[in-house]
Order: sequence, then structure tokens, then C-alpha cells
Amino acid sequence: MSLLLAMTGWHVEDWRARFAAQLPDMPVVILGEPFDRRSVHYVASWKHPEGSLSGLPNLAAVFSLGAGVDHLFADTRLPEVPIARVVDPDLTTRMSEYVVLHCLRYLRQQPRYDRQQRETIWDDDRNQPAARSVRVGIMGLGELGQDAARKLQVMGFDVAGWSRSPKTIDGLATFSGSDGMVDFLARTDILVSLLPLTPDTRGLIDAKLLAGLAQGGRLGGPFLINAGRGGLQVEADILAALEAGTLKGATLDVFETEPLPSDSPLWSHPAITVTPHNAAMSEPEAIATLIAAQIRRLEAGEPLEHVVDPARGY
Ligand code: NDP
Ligand code: OXD
Repeated sequence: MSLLLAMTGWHVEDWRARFAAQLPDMPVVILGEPFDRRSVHYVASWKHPEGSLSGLPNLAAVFSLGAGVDHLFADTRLPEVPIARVVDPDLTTRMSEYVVLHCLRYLRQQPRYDRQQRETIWDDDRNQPAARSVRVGIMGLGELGQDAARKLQVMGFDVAGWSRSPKTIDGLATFSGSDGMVDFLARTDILVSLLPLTPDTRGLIDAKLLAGLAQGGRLGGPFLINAGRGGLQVEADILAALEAGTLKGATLDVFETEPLPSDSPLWSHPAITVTPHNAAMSEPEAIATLIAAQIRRLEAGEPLEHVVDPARGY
């Protein structure tokens, strides 16, 4: 019985060492090396090549090495076995740090002061809005969205959230589905996207959505922070909204194409902050520990945790 590591873009040998330390009795094999396909009971994947997981007759589960599973469902030949993802307090905390940091940057007009410093301008503008007067709207109220909402509330922001299914969360204004979208956007000065990429959410952050955001709030116009997935956003529409002045700024951690191509206009746009899809890196050791624990659960006949629903795509 073995664990197959199927990943692209990561140092697979480092992962082999991590899993070997966690699961000393389980051989760890690597896609691309010769191995007995019948021996593979478990797969740990990050962006495995399309179709590479078919023909594993004893496969019992696939583990995403990240919180997102869109990279798995992108494989049209993904085996029909349970799929589990990473839910890790360390990752969640890091994402909330990112969201709070960038909301505070907009609240405290830091991009403007960065520019003033570059231009040696001393403009001690006294128009500093209070956090309570700035409405943050979080799209996606799952593990990450709910934690970010709580931490933004601690900072004093007026926070609301939007999800697929209706939710009641103490102290949080909640909206759901397409019915709740218009009212949610209309009360949003900073839109934070922490949605998964699914067929329903692909291209959601487009011209129509951006046009629905609140104009005339205390920040002088709306801002966008997307740390969900690049496929959620239509980059041409974000640029057009910035050009039109209906969007004041955007912080993007994720992109339609990653790495972001060097000729992308997003890199040099003065109102855009680019981070290289690292809003919430998790400790690799923590991920290996988590997945090893999941394998031990299965081996002990216990149910998997953090299983995703292939029908919903997250
Ligand atoms: P969860 O599955 O816990 O939460 C997803 C949330 O999105 C849920 O509230 C869900 O609604 C909502 N949602 C899904 N589809 C829709 C829809 N069609 N309309 C409205 N709401 C919808 O995921 P996590 O919070 O753990 O992670 C979210 C995403 O963050 C990941 O999928 C990944 O893409 C991204 N991510 C990015 C990282 C980075 O470094 N940039 C790091 C880690 C994750 P409901 O509650 O009703 O089910
Ligand atoms: C993830 C990510 O999904 O890092 O974990 O994007």
C-alpha cells in the first residue's frame, strides 16, 4: 500500500521526505518514477497532470495539498473517490492577516502616502474615516471568510458576508445566492473575495458585479481584494472599472494566468497591488501532518475529514 505524490511546480523530493517522516510504514512513490499502480491507495496532489490519476485500481482517497480543489476538478478524468482538502488553522490565520492588512491599507490610505513619499509631498490630510464607517463585504463565508470577518470586526470594520447557502452568524450581516447579491454589493466599500473557483463562480467578478458596488462611501469609492482564485475575476473588467473611476483600487493575490505574465498591465497599474499567490501559505510540514492524520483515520476505519462535494466543486 503506497502514497503517490502527484504535483507540478513544487519540490517533490522535499514532500517525499516529509511524508516518509510522518508515515514510516508507507512507501511514498512519485509520479514520473516507475511504480506499481495497484499499490497506490492514496494520492496527495497539487496540480497533477490531466488523467495521471486514472488507472489506479485500489485508490481510496485523493488529498489536495492546498485548501482549494479547483486544480483537482480541472482533471476531467479524476477518479471517483473521496477527495479531502486542507483546513488548517495556520493557513486560516495567514489569510486573515492578509485580508486585515489590505483592508487597513485602504482604510488608512497607505497607497496614497506611499505615493506622496515617492514624490516628497507633505499633505497631512485630516480626512481619516473611522473603521466603523467602512463597509467590508466578504464573498465566501467558509473557513477563511468567517475567520477574516471576525478579525475585521475586531478592527472595527462594518462587515457583511455573502455565501451560496443562507447563514446566521452572530453579529454579522449575511446575504446569500443571486437574490442577496445586489443588496450585498450595494453596501460594500471593500469587497473581499474568498470564494472557491467552481463552474458557478468562474468570472463572477466582472463589469456587472463591480458596477453594483457602493459608490460614495467613506473611502470615496469601492476597492477589491481577491485572494480566492484568479478564475473568479475578469481582469479586463477590473482594469476598465479602474479606468472609469468606478473602482478605486484592487489588491490581487491570484490571477487568470499564474505566474502573472510579465507583460500584464496589472503589474504596473498605479491602483493595483499584486502579490504572488501567497496570501496564505501553509507550513508544508503542517500539511503533511494533516494528510498523514487523515490516512491514519482511514486506516483505522474512521471517516475522512474536510471532504469536498464534487457536485458543488468545493
Ligand atoms: P470553504 O469551502 O470553507 O468556503 C467556501 C465559501 O464560498 C462558502 O461560504 C460557500 O458557501 C461559498 N461559495 C461557494 N460557491 C459559492 C457560490 N456559487 N455563491 C456564493 N457563495 C459560494 O473554503 P475556504 O474558505 O477554506 O477557502 C476558500 C478559497 O480560498 C479556496 O477554495 C481557495 O480557492 C482560496 N485559497 C486561496 C489561498 C491563497 O493563498 N490565495 C490559500 C487558501 C485558499 P456555503 O457556505 O453556502 O457553502
Ligand atoms: C490553496 C492555495 O488552495 O494556496 O491552499 O491557494
